[in-house]
Amino acid sequence: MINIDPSGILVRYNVKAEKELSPEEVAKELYPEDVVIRPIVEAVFEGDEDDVINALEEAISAGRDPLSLIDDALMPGMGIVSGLYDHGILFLPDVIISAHAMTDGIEYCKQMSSSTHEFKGKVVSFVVEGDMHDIGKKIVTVLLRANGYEVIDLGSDVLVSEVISAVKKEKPLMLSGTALMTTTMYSFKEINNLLLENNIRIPFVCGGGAVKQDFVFGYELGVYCEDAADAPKIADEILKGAGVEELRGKFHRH
Ligand code: B12
Repeated sequence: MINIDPSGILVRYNVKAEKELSPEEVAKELYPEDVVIRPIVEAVFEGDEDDVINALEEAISAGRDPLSLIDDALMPGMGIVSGLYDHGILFLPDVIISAHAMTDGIEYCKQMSSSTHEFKGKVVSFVVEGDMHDIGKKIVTVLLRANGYEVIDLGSDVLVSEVISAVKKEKPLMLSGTALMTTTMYSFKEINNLLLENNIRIPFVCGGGAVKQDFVFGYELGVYCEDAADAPKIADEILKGAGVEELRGKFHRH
């Protein structure tokens, strides 16, 4: 995903201190100039599914390749949203709304193309056995998808055995687990041990309200993460070759 950094604009207009610019005005400064791409980026930022599809339709009629629009227009739109979220200018609901609009856009582009889009990699996500709190997992899933990853979302209250079967079948580059209750998070350890027994050594990134760093560091494959926005960053690091220890070093909160 294109990494859009709005820092320069935020500093120039001193947005946080003075509130001189609204998020929409900051975003406007980041929109591309290409008249075909710009309406798509804007529609993703606004989170308007219909506008996204209409703008994509126009771009395709103007001769643009449907699949390249995923990287050239949908991702930059989401990149602006993620950038402003990272800087505390936008909030989670904004991210979710834009991610849904972008996901619809991706589906449309896929339908309009005969070739297949290459995902950056595959992730399996789930909420632990006995736990139905799935809001955080949904955010992690949309952010990973928004950043070009294929996510096999197993849902909530997922049996340990189902997680292991899915990992064996899908061979993901990382496993994303969520637990919101102190009573349910022990499944993480069980999953870790079964992965090792099966000689599977992928990073097992764990988060959710109840989960603490010390707990996750107690099992070999565990990488703790507090913030859903870090999930795609972790996946990107794994693609670059980072293992559990390196990820712990990089994403560990001091
Ligand atoms: C909403 C909610 C519910 C909803 C859940 C709806 C749903 N579909 O999710 C309902 C009403 C159904 C519910 C039910 C229950 N709940 Co409840 N619930 C909450 C509440 C208020 C908010 C949780 C939430 O969604 N937070 C927002 C999300 C976004 O946060 P999050 O999941 O932690 O995710 C963030 C990060 O952790 C991170 N993240 C998450 N996963 C991952 C993974 C990776 C890889 C990464 C990188 C990041 C990451 O990303 C997110 C954003 O950055 C909390 C209280 C609270 N303030 O936290 C209680 C709470 C979690 N619930 C609690 C309890 C006890 C229950 C019930 C048992 C109540 C009952 N007696 O029936 C049931 C349990 C049912 C079950 N079996 O699961 C307790 C748990 C206590 C504990 N520590 O064990 C809490 C803490 C309330 C309390 N203070 O007592 N609950």
